[in-house]
Amino acid sequence: MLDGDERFPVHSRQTGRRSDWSGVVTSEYYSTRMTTFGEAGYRVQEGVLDAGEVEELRDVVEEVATRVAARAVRAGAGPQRELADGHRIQFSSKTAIQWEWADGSKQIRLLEPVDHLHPRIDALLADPRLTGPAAEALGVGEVAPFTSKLNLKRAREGSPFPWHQDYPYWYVAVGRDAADVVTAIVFLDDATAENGAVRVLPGSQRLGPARRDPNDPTRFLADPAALESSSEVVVEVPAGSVLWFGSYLVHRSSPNTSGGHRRALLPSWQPAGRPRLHDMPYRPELVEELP
Ligand SMILES: O=C(O)CCC(=O)C(=O)O
Repeated sequence: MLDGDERFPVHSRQTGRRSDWSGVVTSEYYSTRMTTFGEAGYRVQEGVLDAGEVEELRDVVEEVATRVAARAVRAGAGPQRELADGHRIQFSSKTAIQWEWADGSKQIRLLEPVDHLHPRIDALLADPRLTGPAAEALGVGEVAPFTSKLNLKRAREGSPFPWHQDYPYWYVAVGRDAADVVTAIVFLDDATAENGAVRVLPGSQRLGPARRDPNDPTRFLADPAALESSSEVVVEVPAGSVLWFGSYLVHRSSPNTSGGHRRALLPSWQPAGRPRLHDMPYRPELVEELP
């Protein structure tokens, strides 16, 4: 029996036919969330988690990665696919596993969702130190989980995340509600330019959906030629720090060329009462409704 579940939406899934943007979403709509986290569009706080919590979460994510990788190679494991950009994805352990880009690599690059795989990760989705800023940014009294990711940027092998907004990836499942999602990146290792720190474009959220890259086979990435990338801020922070941002903020991260891992957990929230991402149908062709 297969244990994969192809309903899980993930970054970089293969998309359908390309068509021109029809302008179905109005600028009035986009304006509602452009001020999430103020002018800059993000918030950084050091020392949210103490050293003991970071140590515990590092052990947890390593245990989860070992368990998921072992299940993925057993007889009857979920199916593996090649994405439009040639990268590998596999559905197993009720998560979408993105394998590292290098041919034949057995390293996990990303898992989504991940909260069902360990109670300590699940607890982050209800941790008031993380949910408080998310609720405040969304202007709601109560938030609910949207999705969760584990990004494992392994030493020397961790591949880059090119310029993108989260909005298109959420839009193809939840439509315009994608504007109301806030993500926290919880850093489990010091983040440096060398090990693949996250890089943000302050203020980019105010422009709404960014033009997508016509040369990107996945159809979801932002067009670097249309970005003011000279204003990029490299978020170099110690382990235990958190970066919060909304789904319109343009961001990326570089490869890990260092000798140490750069691991992070990424819980996401939305206003309470809405369905979780993986309970919604995933319709990648809808990305063509966006610029
Ligand atoms: O973890 C990172 O380096 C960036 C991840 C990212 O941009 C994402 O998952 O959307």
